[in-house]
Amino acid sequence: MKEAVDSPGKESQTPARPADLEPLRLRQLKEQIVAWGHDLGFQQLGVADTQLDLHERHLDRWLERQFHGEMAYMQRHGKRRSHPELLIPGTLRVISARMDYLHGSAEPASDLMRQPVKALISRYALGRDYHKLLRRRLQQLADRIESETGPFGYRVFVDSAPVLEKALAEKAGLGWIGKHSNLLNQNAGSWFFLGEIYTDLPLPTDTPAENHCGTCTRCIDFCPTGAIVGPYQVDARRCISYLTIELRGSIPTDLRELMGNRIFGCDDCQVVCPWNRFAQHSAENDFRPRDGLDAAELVTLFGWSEAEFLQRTEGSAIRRIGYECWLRNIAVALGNAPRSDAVIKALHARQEHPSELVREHVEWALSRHA
Ligand code: B12
Ligand code: SF4
Ligand code: SF4
Repeated sequence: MKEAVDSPGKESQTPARPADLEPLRLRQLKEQIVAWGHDLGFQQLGVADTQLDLHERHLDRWLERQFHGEMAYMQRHGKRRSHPELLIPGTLRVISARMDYLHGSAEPASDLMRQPVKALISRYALGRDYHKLLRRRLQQLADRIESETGPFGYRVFVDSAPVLEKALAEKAGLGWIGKHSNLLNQNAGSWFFLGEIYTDLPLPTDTPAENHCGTCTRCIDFCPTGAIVGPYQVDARRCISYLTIELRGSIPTDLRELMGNRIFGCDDCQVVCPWNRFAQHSAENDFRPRDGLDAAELVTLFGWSEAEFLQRTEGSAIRRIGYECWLRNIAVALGNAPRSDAVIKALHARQEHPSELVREHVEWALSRHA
C-alpha cells in the first residue's frame, strides 16, 4: 500500500502536559478515548508504548534483503520508523485504531478470481481514499481529548511515513501480525485500516494479542507469486500489490502471468485466511464501491480515456498510480484473459499509445493471444 508523504496534521501549538495526570485519571481518560473512538467509527482502539526493538531487527533484515524494492521511502528515515520518540520527540504512547473497510455491497473478491474477463481491484480501494477519512476522524479524536485535558503533544498518522503501524497495533492489542504480515484479529479478520495518534500522555498500555496462526500456512500456499517467502516475510518485489501500485516501470515478465486479473492491489492472502470468516462489514458510506469498480469488465476500464480515468477516480486511492500504470496493469490482465474479439480489439486500440511502457505491455498481452 502506498505510503503517503508525511503529513503533519494539526499539532497543538504549545505541547504541554495536562496538569492532572494521576494514574486513576489516566485510566478514566483511556476509557473515554476508546468510547469516543467508537463514536467516531473506529471498531477498536488500544494503547502501546514505543519499544519496538524486535520489530526493528526484522525491519533492518527486510531492508538488507532489498525486499522493499523501489520503495525508497522505507529506508529513508533511519531509525525514526522504529523509534516513535525520535520521529516526534516527547512521544510516550501510541493510540492505535482500526477501521473496517469491507463494504457489504461489494462483490466478494473470491468471486472475481473466477471471472478472468473482469477486473479484480483490491477491496480496500473500491470507495473513497481512506487516508483523509481516517486522518480526519483521528484529528477529531485528538480534539476531543484536548477539550478534556487541555493542550497536549500529539501527531496523527495514517499510512504516512515513517511509522511501524502493524507492530504498534499488535502491541496495542488490536490483533497479531499474521504469516502474510497483515494484522489480523480473532473476532474481526484483517479487512481493516490502521491509524495512530502519537502522544506524550502516559496512558496505561494494553496487552498484545496472542498469535493464532498456529500450523496454518494457507496464505503462503495460495499467494499467486510466492511473495510470502517465509512466515511473516513478504518480498514486496514479488507482491502483486507492489507490482500494480508501487512499481512505476515495467512489470517483470515472469510475474505477469501469475497476476491474473488483479489490476490494483491483491487480496488473495486475506481471502484464504480462515479468520476472515469473522470479518464485519463496514457501514461507512465512503467505502461503498464507486462506478461499479467492484466487478467491472477489463475491456471497459481499458477503454477509459485519461480524462475519464481522472474523473472517475477522483478522491480514490486508484488515482495515485496515474493513467499510464492503470493501462499497464489492465494490459497484463487482458493478456491473461481468455482470447476473444473484444479483448484483441481493445489491445489493438492501444498498440500505438504514446507511452512506451503501455505499448510494451500491450505487445506482451497480444503475444499471449497469438
Ligand atoms: C510498505 C507497505 C506495503 C508494501 C510492503 C508490505 C509489507 N509486508 O511490508 C506492499 C506494497 C507490498 C504492501 C501491500 C499491502 N498492504 Co501495505 N503497507 C505498507 C506500509 C506503508 C509499511 C509496512 C512496513 O512497515 N513494512 C516493513 C516490513 C519489515 O514489515 P512487515 O513485512 O510487516 O514485517 C513485520 C512482521 O512481519 C515481522 N517480521 C518480519 N520478518 C520477520 C521474520 C520473522 C522470522 C518473524 C517472526 C517476524 C518477522 O516484523 C516486521 C516489523 O513489524 C504500511 C503502512 C505503515 N506505515 O505501516 C501499509 C499497510 C501495512 N498496508 C496495508 C494493506 C491493507 C496492504 C494490502 C492488503 C493492500 C492490498 N490489498 O493490496 C497489501 C498486503 C500485502 C501483504 N501481504 O503484506 C495496511 C495493513 C492493514 C492490516 N490489517 O494489517 C497498512 C497498515 C496501511 C494502513 N494504514 O492500513 N504494503
Ligand atoms: S497481496 Fe497477493 S501477492 Fe501480495 S503477499 Fe498477499 S497474496 Fe501474495
Ligand atoms: S492464512 Fe493462516 S497463516 Fe496466514 S495469516 Fe491467516 S491464519 Fe495465519
